[in-house]
Parts: sequence; structure tokens; C-alpha cells
Amino acid sequence: MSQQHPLLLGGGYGSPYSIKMRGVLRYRQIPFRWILRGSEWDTLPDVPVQIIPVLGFPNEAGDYTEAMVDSSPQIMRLETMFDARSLVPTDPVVAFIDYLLEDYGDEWITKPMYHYRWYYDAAIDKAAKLLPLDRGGINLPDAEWQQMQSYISERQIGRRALVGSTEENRPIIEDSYHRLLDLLSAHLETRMFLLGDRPGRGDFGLFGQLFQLVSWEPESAREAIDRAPRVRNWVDRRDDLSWWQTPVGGAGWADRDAIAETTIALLREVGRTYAPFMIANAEALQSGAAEMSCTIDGQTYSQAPFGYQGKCLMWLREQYAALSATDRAAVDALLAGTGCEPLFV
Ligand SMILES: N[C@@H](CCC(=O)N[C@@H](CS)C(=O)NCC(=O)O)C(=O)O
Repeated sequence: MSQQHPLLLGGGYGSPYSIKMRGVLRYRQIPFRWILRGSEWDTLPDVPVQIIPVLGFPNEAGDYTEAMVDSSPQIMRLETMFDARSLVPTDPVVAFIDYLLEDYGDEWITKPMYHYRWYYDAAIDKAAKLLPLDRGGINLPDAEWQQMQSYISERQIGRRALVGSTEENRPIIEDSYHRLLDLLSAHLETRMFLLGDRPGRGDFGLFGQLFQLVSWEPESAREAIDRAPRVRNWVDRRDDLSWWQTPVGGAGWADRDAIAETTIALLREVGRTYAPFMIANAEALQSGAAEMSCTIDGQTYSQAPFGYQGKCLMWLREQYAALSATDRAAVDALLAGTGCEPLFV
């Protein structure tokens, strides 16, 4: 592949995974061109599933003939193409913890993100107005815009239950967002990143969702400013980390024996929410049950099982199994008492 031509990132301003990948490319100083997916400038090749972001790769001639979706595989593909400012910790144990934190952001924090966008009236109004302009264009005629506003809000509100945003689950989802704000705030009293002096996949997984939560959705953004202003500033910084002086080579990552206590506290939050959800989800997928159900924080959480998240757990378990016996023991020791242990039994 030629580096003479920039990569293409097709996304949307309201899409957490698009903002995550834009942050990754900026931080890694990889030349790319941002494109609003579905807009008149979108020249990206077809992808099998119509989701965003789409990452397009040029051939020698500068034609974009290949594209892929899903942000975690996109991150790992970039790791095979570019060395500098890697997102993967050099110690496999730290790298595994980082991957787990990324998946927690991508697969659990996306629930508060979706919930805060499509539950509260002010948020629905904002998203319904702004999202169609990404795709339809800033000059979208009023009549079409109105139509798209009702279409998009009806469709997305109708999909709330699919990601678990129901009245029954609401306290679980909102409390988990509040705890995340508190935990990150505590972390940011002394640190910049989750695992050392440079950002990893986990930082960007959380960033993508939190970008929406703390700076876009009215209700959750207000809560963030009241409760955790440092987190809002952390998100602002992460949007463009091209300025960060990353220690050269593989330096700068936390040592496996010196992971911050506040990051371990975050792992306990992963064990409290993401872990029981992912396990029950995978079990429901396997048994063909119409609903998954688990206990989170002493309350019952349920929703229809979600296929992609079953794959996420399988990939995570594969990575765990690929660790050496010594490294696996070190991961086990780090996860002991966090509630994440049942993910890997
Ligand atoms: N697992 C994917 C999730 C991507 C995703 O769910 N994207 C959403 C928007 S944030 C999407 O494109 N939904 C379909 C649509 O908006 O039409 C990733 O990591 O990138």
C-alpha cells in the first residue's frame, strides 16, 4: 500500500466510533481525510455492513478500492501498517488489560451513550435536528430535513430497547455512567492516560463514547460538568492528541506491577457491569433465548441478546488463551477481586 495517499475515514459527527477513530488517526499522526459518510463527497468503496466508521485504503494509483468497518479491527490493522505512536502496550499483560478497557468502552459505555441520546426530550430534539445534516448536507431543503428528523428519531427511539435502554434498565445504565465519571475523575487527579504516559486502545474506546456523553448529549453533559469537569477536559484533549509527545519506541507504558490503583478501580467497574452483561449475553446467544438477563449492582438487567457482543467476548477469550501461561497468571492476578474473572473461566 502506498503512503503517498491519505487514508479515508467515513463517519459522522454524532457517531462515537467515528470520533474514536478520528482521534486515533490524529493521535497517531497518520495522514487521512475525514468524509461525512453518505454525503456527496463519500467515495468510499462498499462494505458488507452499513455501519460507520468506514476506513478506506488507497492502492498505488490512489484509488480507494478497499474498505473495512469496526473500530477495534481498524485499530489493529493500522498497527500492522504504521509503527510510530502505537496504541498497543509492549507488555502483553498490559496490552490485554488495555484491550479489555477498550471493549468495556465500546460495548458497555455505548449503552449510556445511546440512552442519553434517545431518552431525554432535549437530546432527542438535538440529535433529530443535527444528525440528518451530516448525511443530507448542510443545504438540505427544509421539507426533506423535517422528514428525516421524524424518520431518524422514530427509528432510533424504536431501537432503544435493542441496546438495553428501557425504563427497567435505566437506573443501572445511568448509575454506571455516573460511577464512570467519578472513577475517571479520581484517576485524572494524578494521571493523563489509563496505562502510563501515552494513550492506549482503552483511552480511545472510552473517549469515543464519552465525547458524545460529556459534550453532545444535553443531560449527560450537564451531569459531567457538575460532577466531573476533569473528564470533560480529558475528552477535549483526546479529540486531537497529535500534540502529545509520546515517549519513543515502546517506552511510556505502565509496568504490569505498577498499574494505577485508579485504573484497577475502573476494572472493578468493568467487572460490575460489562462482565455480567457479556457473559449472560453470550449464554443467551448460545441457547437461543429471546432475552438475556443478569444481575448488575443487585438489580436485574435484561435485553434481547446482541450478536456482535457475543463475538467480542469470543475475541477477548481468544486473546486471553493466546497469552503465555505466565502472562495469563499475571492477568489473573490483576483481575482478581474485580469481578472480571468469570469472563475467562
Ligand atoms: N462495532 C462497531 C460499531 C459501529 C456502529 O455501531 N456504528 C453505528 C453508529 S455509531 C452505525 O453505523 N449504525 C448504523 C447507522 O447509523 O445506520 C465499531 O466498533 O465501529
